[in-house]
Amino acid sequence: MKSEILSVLKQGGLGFVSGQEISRKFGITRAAVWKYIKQLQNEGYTIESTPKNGYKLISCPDVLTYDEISENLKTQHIGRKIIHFSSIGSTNDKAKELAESGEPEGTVVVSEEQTNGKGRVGRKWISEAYKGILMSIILKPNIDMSAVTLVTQIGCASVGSAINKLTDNVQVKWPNDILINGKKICGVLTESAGEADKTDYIILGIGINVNQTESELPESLSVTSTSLKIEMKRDISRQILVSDIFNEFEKQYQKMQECNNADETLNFCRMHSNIIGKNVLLKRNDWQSKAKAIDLNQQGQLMVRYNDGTCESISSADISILK
Ligand code: BT5
Repeated sequence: MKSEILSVLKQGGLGFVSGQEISRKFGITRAAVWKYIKQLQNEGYTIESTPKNGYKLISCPDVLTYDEISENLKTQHIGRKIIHFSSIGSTNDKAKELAESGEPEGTVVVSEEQTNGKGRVGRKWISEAYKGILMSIILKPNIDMSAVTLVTQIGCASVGSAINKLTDNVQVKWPNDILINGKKICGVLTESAGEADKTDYIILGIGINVNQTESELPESLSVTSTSLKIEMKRDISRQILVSDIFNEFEKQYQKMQECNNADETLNFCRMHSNIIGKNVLLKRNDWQSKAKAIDLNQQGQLMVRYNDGTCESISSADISILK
């Protein structure tokens, strides 16, 4: 009911909507309308209220709730249910817990802050509260586990395409980073469970630096990371960016699932790759090797040629570009 009342106030634009009109529309008492208005005010909505004119929405909080994201959302499933937290350890951990207890595909866990944000192999993802996007999409695809690498690429391509609408110089650093002007703006963390021939669930975690200023990014990352605000010198709507990512993601994910076609994803990742055609150093645990990055294959793996001439397609590695 609260969401419905908010939506009536939003449709009212800059005008007042009378309490009587709202109570009649939803068949609730005026006292009940007042209770919901109070709840909205407690959530950060500024609503002017006068006994004579009713209620007028003055401003909305900068939060990533469904009510604030849905206006621009064109999806059927992805992001149609958002579980929103002000603060949480890790959205990936919460999404995993929910996926295991039956939460369906498409639900997204979003938090304004993470106290234990995770990167790959035990690394950390750090973000100032209310400045970035920290979210995890629950997926339950009807595919085998080998497609997890491709799902990570769909995550990168959908974030990359949404950011590409705002600014140039977007690059995808296989397997899981988005860069602007050579600096990291987004990291994707895909975690999955299942058996070789059947995926139980995939959690696609996405962290994006949006409205952080230079001083709000960790000092230790100041040389390697950036935010959209730093690059574009203005505040960016986190709500529109999130809905654009969901719109892009669902389109590409459906093509992969229903038509076995990942061309759009792979072409975006190839076209914007900062490593294809370059000599790179690959590292994984205590193994490392020099190679040339050749291309992405249809599974989203990176095809590399080692210095001894042998070729391999790999699913993960830490990569640095060699001069
Ligand atoms: C990643 O790992 O880049 C994946 C990051 C995924 C974060 C999201 S947030 C929502 C969801 N819930 C989670 O708990 N995680 C996901 P990796 O490639 O291992 O890179 C990690 C490295 O990126 C760190 O060791 C730092 O060097 C760097 N880093 C950490 N925070 C950063 C930031 N805010 N901006 C840029 N770089 C950062």
